[in-house]
Amino acid sequence: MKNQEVADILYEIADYLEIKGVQWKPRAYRRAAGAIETLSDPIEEVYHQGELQEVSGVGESIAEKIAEYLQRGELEYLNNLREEMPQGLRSLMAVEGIGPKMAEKLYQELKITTVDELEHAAQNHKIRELEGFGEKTEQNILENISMYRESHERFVLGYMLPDVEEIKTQLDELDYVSRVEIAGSTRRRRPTIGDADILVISDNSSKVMDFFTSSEKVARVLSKGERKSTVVLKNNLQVDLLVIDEKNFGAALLYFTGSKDHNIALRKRAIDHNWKLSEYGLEDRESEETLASKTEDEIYRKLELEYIIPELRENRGEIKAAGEGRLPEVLNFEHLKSDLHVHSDWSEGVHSMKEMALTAKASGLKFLALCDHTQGLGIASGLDEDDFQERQKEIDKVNEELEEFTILPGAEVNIDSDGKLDLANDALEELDVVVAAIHSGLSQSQEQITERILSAIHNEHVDIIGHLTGRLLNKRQPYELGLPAIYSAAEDQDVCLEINCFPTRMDLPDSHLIDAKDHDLRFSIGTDSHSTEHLRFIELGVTLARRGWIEPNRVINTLELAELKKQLGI
Ligand code: DGT
Ligand code: CA
Ligand code: CA
Repeated sequence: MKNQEVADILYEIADYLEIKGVQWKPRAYRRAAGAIETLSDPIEEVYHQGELQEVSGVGESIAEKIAEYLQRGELEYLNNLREEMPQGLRSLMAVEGIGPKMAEKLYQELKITTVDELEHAAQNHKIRELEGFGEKTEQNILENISMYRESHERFVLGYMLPDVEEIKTQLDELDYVSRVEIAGSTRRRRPTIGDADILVISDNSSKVMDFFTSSEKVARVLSKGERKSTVVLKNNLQVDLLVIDEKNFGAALLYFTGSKDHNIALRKRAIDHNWKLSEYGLEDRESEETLASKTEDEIYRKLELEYIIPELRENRGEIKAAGEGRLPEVLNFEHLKSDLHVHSDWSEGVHSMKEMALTAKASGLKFLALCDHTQGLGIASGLDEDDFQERQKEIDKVNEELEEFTILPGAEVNIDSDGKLDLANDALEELDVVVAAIHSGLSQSQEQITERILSAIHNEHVDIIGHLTGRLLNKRQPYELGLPAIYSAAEDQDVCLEINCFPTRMDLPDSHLIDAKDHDLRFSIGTDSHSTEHLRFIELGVTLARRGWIEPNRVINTLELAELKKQLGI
């Protein structure tokens, strides 16, 4: 699948056009790139079927460029842009807060073209001397550079999963492979992954290695051995593949799933029994007899533990809980009836509400909360009060047409810098699901941002606080917030906190979910989908809830319509 590769070249074009000051086009390229990045079908297939222009955001001109790239492996238009631009300017823009204008200025005035040069200039206080830049900007640049450095070693899980799962499927189909499991942080569904780890059982290890290292997804082979190989995929993700003996597959799977801290704690528990736990099995230290090795379940059982799902294996109390039979009840996708945060083409989304509904229905859900953006955000195409009334007519009509599926009218309203919502109360009153979230005024103090959220919680029409911490993986840290006050207020007002599972958000983070667990809070899972392709991210919401120890009875998506309405005060 070349989706990420194609998306990357479109993003690159967008950046160059933006530096050149071209209007509109950068946005069109980014929109197309975003759609391709999250497409579940391989873009090559879409191209061969002559359906490139069916992909949302892909018009004639972009389709031609994709076709040229897929045919020739390069694109003349992009090559020309690359020649025009100083190398490196683009990597500057990967630092949060550095937009094209700033990049251009840094280049013109200080001849800065790399992140290293930028850091050097900031440390030597050269940035604050530029017109329009100050001491604060300089400080921010330094902070954002360290964020950039950290993040460029990790990948967003939701964007990597399709490739890793496709490799698994291809291996599964080989007749000399009897079992394939994804291990590591990918199996634990950590929102970002350093690399992917795959384990297989095979009676022909060298053939497996030949197959794996010559996959069309592979850009470079870092090492190729009899039992282990490491490659870098075209999307830059590194993947380790290990061949394991069937008799100790469970022990190896346990070991390579990690986390490292979970493994260490398990090993301690083994030592207390005078046993030894390794990637080969659990054995008695004296007799060297193997006590368990074939399945993970056996090993946990022998250690007098309940089976611990991968999402919980972070050494955050799960071993103690498993020993006492107190592990949280596991949330499954089958528990969910709804996705409670999606957009349609009424605002920023690319598909109609009916298309969104039909895709959600096909996945097994029964209702969707249509939370289009309001106007106050300043983003194009937000809805005002009249628009919401117009939209309601379409909702009524589509609900008539759909069988056994319901679209709930909702909105994602902005909490402005003073804590006010950007839609009048009488309009909010008409909506079933009101998600309130912060999208602007992010540089305020912790107290100010906390106050804004508290005032939204106290608005009687607000049902859910969306993406509370505002983090953007690899881009923006969570804001500092007065969390205890927010949790208490949400509990008192019966306002839910969102588990936003758009891949780059994954907000609330799992550590926050764990902290919130002792409050009597309800959570709402929302994909924040802007296209039908995004709806599959609901699985990430399930795994995020699991990582946060959230049980099904705390998640309002498990409710049937009548109970959900009660929860929402309808
Ligand atoms: P990542 O790749 O940074 O997102 O995180 P992981 O957890 O996938 O880590 P990785 O790929 O380095 O190793 C895979 C698993 O192998 C890890 O979760 C636990 C196990 N492992 C690796 N190195 C060690 C080690 O030094 N000690 C122990 N106990 N386990 C290790
Ligand atoms: Ca890994
Ligand atoms: Ca690894």
